[in-house]
Amino acid sequence: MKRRDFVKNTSLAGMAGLGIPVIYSHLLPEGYTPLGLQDPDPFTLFKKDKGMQVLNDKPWNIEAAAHLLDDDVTPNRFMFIRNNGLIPENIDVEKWTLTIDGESVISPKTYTLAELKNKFPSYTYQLTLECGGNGRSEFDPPAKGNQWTIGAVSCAQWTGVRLKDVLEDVGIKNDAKYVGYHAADLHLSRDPEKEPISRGAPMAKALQDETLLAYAMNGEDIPLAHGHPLRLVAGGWPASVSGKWVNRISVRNKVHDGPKMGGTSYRVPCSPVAPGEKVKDEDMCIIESMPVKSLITYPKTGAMISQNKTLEIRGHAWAGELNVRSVSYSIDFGATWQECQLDAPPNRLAWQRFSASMKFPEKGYYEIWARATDSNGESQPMVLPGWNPKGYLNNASHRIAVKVS
Ligand SMILES: Nc1nc2c(c(=O)[nH]1)N[C@H]1C(S)=C(S)[C@@H](COP(=O)(O)O)O[C@H]1N2
Ligand SMILES: [Mo]
Repeated sequence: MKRRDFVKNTSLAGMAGLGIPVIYSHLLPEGYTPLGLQDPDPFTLFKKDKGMQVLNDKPWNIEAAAHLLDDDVTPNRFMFIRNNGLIPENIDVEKWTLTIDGESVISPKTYTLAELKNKFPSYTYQLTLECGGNGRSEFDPPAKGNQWTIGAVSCAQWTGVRLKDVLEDVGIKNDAKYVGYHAADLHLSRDPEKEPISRGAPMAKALQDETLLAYAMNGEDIPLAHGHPLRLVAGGWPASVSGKWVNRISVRNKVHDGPKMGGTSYRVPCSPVAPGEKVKDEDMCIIESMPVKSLITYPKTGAMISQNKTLEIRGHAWAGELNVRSVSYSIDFGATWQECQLDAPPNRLAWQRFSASMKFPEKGYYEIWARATDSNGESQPMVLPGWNPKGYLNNASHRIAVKVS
């Protein structure tokens, strides 16, 4: 930009952004943005609660804490953000299109958002989205990547059209094996030829009733950071399958091979390995359904409780493609377990509410441990589950501390 234009722009931007002109804008060194015009903090920018933890700002990665996830339906302000690249800028909703292509479509087809909304019935489901790397921070030897603790999970309500209805309208060949998404976010290098991430799912998952091309979240437009204006949502699988800002879906005649489909990305050793062990590429398997897990969302860890009162705890449990069969809690470090109350999910692939009331025998420090069991009878481990190179699938029991006085 020529300096004269830059000065003019800064002055104009000042009028627009600050409501007052930037005096001396002609003296501002080139490339400098006045502080008052810089992006607001991430909490303001993404409308997130101040209790959220920012793990990275390039790209943005922000997680919740257990007690912030107490709502039945996760509101935007408590929803974790996981970005692999840069959030698309200047989205024009009117011009947004979705193209369905790939080796296994009869012929490619492109829809505008209005066409998608008018042509296909809309459905609303509450869907659990958990990052495959949630819990990564616990692994030893440590795994590279965002050091998620427990807050990279959400269960919002998603509204959109069924991917299967759209695929049926396009017409797919018998050899269709996988769908892969392509999206509008930018690679960190800003090289438009590179995609930050392009993952997907086998046809069986793509064709499930609950697999949506969503245009709304919790009854409103999807927030920009979560995939506005169109997002693939595949509940119960690593949330990396749920492509944000989706503008193309390729129906593949083989396992999709986009960035982050191979190597150690979203893949774990097909059978257990010793911590730190090298694993051959052919011995790595793509993560599909997420394992059974639970979170105590009330009280907040560290709570002070009075001994003569009953404590009511509550939380959520989920089990990927499966239902949760039961949740138990222990106040004696796992020596004995009591059954919690467990609600049915509002729909398949949504987390389930659990609750329990308890009394403590005497004053002192306690931990409350929760452990969920899925409909196949598999329970959460008390200790770290199988080590893997990228620290995925940590579904160890959640513990909170309470002081009884
Ligand atoms: N286009 C695009 N889609 C994406 C990602 C991304 O970086 N780009 N990140 C994925 C990963 S790894 C996760 S865990 C979820 C996070 O969804 P959220 O930010 O809405 O919570 O989005 C997935 N979809
Ligand atoms: Mo993720």
